[in-house]
Amino acid sequence: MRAAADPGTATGPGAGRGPAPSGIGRRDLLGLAAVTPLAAWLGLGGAGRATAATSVSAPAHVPPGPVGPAGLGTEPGPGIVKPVSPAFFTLRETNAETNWPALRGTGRLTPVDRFFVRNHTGTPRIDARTWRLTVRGSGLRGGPVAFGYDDLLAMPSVSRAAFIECAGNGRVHYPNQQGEQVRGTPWGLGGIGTARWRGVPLGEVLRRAGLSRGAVDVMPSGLDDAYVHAGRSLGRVRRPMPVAKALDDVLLAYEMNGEPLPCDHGFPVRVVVPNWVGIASIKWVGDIEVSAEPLSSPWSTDLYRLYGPAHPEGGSDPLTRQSVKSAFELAEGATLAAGRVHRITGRSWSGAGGIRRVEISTDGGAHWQDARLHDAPQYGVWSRWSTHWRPPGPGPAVLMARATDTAGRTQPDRAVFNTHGYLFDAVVRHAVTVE
Ligand SMILES: Nc1nc2c(c(=O)[nH]1)N[C@H]1C(S)=C(S)[C@@H](COP(=O)(O)O)O[C@H]1N2
Ligand SMILES: [Mo]
Repeated sequence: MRAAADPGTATGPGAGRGPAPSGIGRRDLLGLAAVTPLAAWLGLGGAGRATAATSVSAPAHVPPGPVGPAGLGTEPGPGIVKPVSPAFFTLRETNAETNWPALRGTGRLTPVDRFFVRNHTGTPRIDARTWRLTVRGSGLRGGPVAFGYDDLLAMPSVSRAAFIECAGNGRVHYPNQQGEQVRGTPWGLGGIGTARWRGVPLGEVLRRAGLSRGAVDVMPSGLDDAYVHAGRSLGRVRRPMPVAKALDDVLLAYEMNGEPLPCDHGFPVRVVVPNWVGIASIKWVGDIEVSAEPLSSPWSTDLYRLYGPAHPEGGSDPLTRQSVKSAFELAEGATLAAGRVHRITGRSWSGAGGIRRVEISTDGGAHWQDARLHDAPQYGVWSRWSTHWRPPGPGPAVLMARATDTAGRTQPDRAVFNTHGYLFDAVVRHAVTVE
């Protein structure tokens, strides 16, 4: 194995400010910026695992979460390092779903303290000083190449906003709204967050590692524990993507909203695959296989495909882009005062384009009117919107929001059933009570 990759000429201080190496497109050049100093990021403790019972002292770079007396739900959830206050999150096994009311008043980017966490096992504590990213496989011209944390920091970086959304986001609405039983974590609509990510284009790392013309698939793996499902180990979380996608807009991100990546979101480095199902964005990446033959993993075969009567025998192709969705920044079953004007807010997003229109119904779908959009359509990023509503009188009411993206996709009345409950996209009926 070759030693750590020669990062070429971009090794000195300030190398990130130098001219971009060939192969970085104009769009990427717009995002080129100085890399952030590294010193403050190091000094993490050695390997260890966060558990529900032990108190984990967060490394200094983790933004402080809500602080409260012990025992009031501010302790880390199962395998999650950051505080998961019940005001911000609903815990679902190893995962923390964001509560939509907690997003009201936040900007287009989701603060880390309320960004959802989806962990197959638990957040590993990784020491950036000893961390290595190994790139290997038959799709390279030579043998394996290793990159250290500071090798990546010294490379030209790009920054972009992108949402990460679990493929199962909204799953609970298959049974609740459509009467269909599906398998998997019963996420409401809080399995999504939007952040600004900074990192190195995956394509740049692959080129430096000696990507060959014959490469077809690229598979990053996480350093978290192997995932055991129904008594069977599926190995480490990993999922292939076509080399064309890897060379397009995928990042190896080391920064989230201007801070070093928090432990729970993949420290020291994660993959960010904009617009695709969240499983593509492998956290705690330690290994990338580049292959001249197609690759597969349980996350591209049994899981993350559509199965069911409306889908091909043997399942759809592996899932890629996310569906169109909308959510109100309002608790399910919220109570609103009658006869007063309420400002109702929410967000819509799509994996196929920016959001160009959002329609709202406050009477269960009988009448619709356009919401006011607060953000310009931006591919890969959600848009905020608002409307005003004066509930006529006491009683139950159903709020609905229906988004249309710049690719022309509009949320349907009903999502197409699939056994795993992925890619829910129907307009959600949000029940409230007027008093
Ligand atoms: N190594 C690793 N990467 C992972 C996962 C995981 O459990 N292990 N979960 C995936 C899934 S299913 C989702 S939806 C996103 C969630 O990212 P977040 O926890 O930063 O919100 O990470 C993905 N990357
Ligand atoms: Mo996910």
